[in-house]
Amino acid sequence: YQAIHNGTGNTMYSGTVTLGTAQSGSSYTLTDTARGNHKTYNLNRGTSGTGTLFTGPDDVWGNGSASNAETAAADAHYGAALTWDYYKNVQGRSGIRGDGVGAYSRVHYGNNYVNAFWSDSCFCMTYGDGSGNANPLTSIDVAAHEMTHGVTSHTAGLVYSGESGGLNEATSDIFGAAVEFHANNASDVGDYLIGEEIDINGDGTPLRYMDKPSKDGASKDYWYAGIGNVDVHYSSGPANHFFYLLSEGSGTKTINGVTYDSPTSDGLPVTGIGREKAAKIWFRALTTKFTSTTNYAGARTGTLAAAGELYGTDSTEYKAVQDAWAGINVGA
Ligand code: ASN
Ligand code: ZN
Ligand code: CA
Repeated sequence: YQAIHNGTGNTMYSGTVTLGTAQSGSSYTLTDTARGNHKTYNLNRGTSGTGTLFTGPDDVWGNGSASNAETAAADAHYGAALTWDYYKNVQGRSGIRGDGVGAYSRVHYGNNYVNAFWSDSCFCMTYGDGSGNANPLTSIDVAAHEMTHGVTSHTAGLVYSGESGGLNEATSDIFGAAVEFHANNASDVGDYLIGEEIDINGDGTPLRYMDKPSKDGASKDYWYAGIGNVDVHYSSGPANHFFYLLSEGSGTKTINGVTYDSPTSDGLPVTGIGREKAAKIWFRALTTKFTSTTNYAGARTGTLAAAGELYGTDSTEYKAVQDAWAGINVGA
């Protein structure tokens, strides 16, 4: 038995937060007993194995600086908790497999490693420390993105290549944004940008933009025949764009200080239904309609079926799903 504790995390990106920890003897560990015993481990620049479970004497983790080894751990542990809470409280799913069992996180993977990833084989998330080991890839949206790869793997199982691969990537960006908005953290406010906290380009720009994906210089804004031949992180663009249009509508809009300008392929306007309803539709489609080979046309059919079940086929929500797909060049 390990007693439940609430530790304090001094994170890199999310300010001072509460972390689920456990007491064992006179020390504490990053073990979230309220969330499937999700644990966070230190790889200490190694690239294999589990590493060592973060353990400390005072239940205070990190100091807000990347040079303190506990700081990235605090961010990763917090991101996992927010993602767990989002799926449980908003989508009614208990853990990645829906069985109440937590995964685990590994931080400080490799040296200057500029990526993060989910692995089905370890049922775990792994985070590099970024360029110069100065920008760990542990922001809320990245954590939720990686954890969502686990959810996708255990639900639709979208194959990670071709159009299904783009939809797999988009699903991770969609819930990355949804978790970040739902968290309502004052230091890392919700947006339709992915990776805006981790300075992956070295100039402060985000990794991806959902309102107009081509702003990253590589992602596609609209579906076209042959989009399945581009990298899944770029063929995700139209589905991310669909989610933005369905949530917020086309045109210009400022949310939490960020101004978006979302175009449509047909020039027709889309009226948004709000991100909560849009995310419910995508989650229902992911878990009850999509299969491993679902493509863009199938995603349209699946989300329309989900919207019909949730809101009715005569609803404004159903109509908005039709309009948002038309807006990214996926038609009937
Ligand atoms: N961070 C990347 C992703 O989640 C890792 C990868 O390319 N699989 O998509
Ligand atoms: Zn991904
Ligand atoms: Ca973000």
